[in-house]
Amino acid sequence: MRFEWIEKSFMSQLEALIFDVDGTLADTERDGHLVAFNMAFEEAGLDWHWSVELYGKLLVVTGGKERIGYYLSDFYPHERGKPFSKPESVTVTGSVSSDTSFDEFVAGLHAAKTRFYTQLMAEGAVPLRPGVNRLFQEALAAHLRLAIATTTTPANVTALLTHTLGADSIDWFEVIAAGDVVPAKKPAPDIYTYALEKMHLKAEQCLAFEDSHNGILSSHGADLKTIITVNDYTRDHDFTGAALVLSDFGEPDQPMTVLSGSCDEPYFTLATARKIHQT
Ligand code: XBP
Ligand code: MG
Repeated sequence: MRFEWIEKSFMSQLEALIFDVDGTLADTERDGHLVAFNMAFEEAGLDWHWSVELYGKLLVVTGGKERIGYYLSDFYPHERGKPFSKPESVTVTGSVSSDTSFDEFVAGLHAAKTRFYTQLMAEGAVPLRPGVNRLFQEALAAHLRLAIATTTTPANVTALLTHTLGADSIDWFEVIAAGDVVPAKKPAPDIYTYALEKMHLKAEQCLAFEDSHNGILSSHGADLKTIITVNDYTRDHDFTGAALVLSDFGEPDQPMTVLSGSCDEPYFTLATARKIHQT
């Protein structure tokens, strides 16, 4: 009986915060990924150009390679009147030659996109969103464990963290679960389940931070209580079941807006996180 009680109270402690990256830590979709996709298309000699609006539709599918496939299957034929077939003249610098298969072609295009994306991060193209670093610092000071669960390529996470917080920041995260490490990307729960397994933690010991419908489907699929910060692409998404939906984490001089759920504080702190975890 006593053992059960001890186990229960231990289980209810908040041990870790698990963060999505794209759209949650920074507005990387519009200002990073989209720009890099278009640069890769141009370098490959393709006459594709994704607008900010079209990219919003393409975000329904997570993962860059998968997103290119979705564009070609669901958008390209309508734009052009016939399906895409890779022209012989198209090559992607340093990665594929003209006789490669379609999958290799997409992989090469995507590798070029990652190269452009990491360059953009190195140029400081995308800052962190309000309150992100403040929350990291609070969590680190309190010896809370941090992890990342994202669909994007690991090199992109490293580039964003390094160029916004410094190279040492990579070590703040016990697990960086990213990209193809799991076969099924968000909205599947696999990337969160993977992070939990690596940390030897149960869902009830953690909180997840997301920005999108696919993201919350994934975190909820892994039974994680989830806090949302929206952005221009995700403001109207369905966040049913979210513990809290916020404009952003806010700062002392830049209060957040609470869009759904209950929170009296002007900006999101670790104390807020602990309260939410207990409710
Ligand atoms: C992020 C994504 C990623 C990026 C592209 O979703 O969908 O695919 O847009 O990254 P989430 P790659 O924020 O839910 O993790 O091109 O490296 O795949
Ligand atoms: Mg996201």
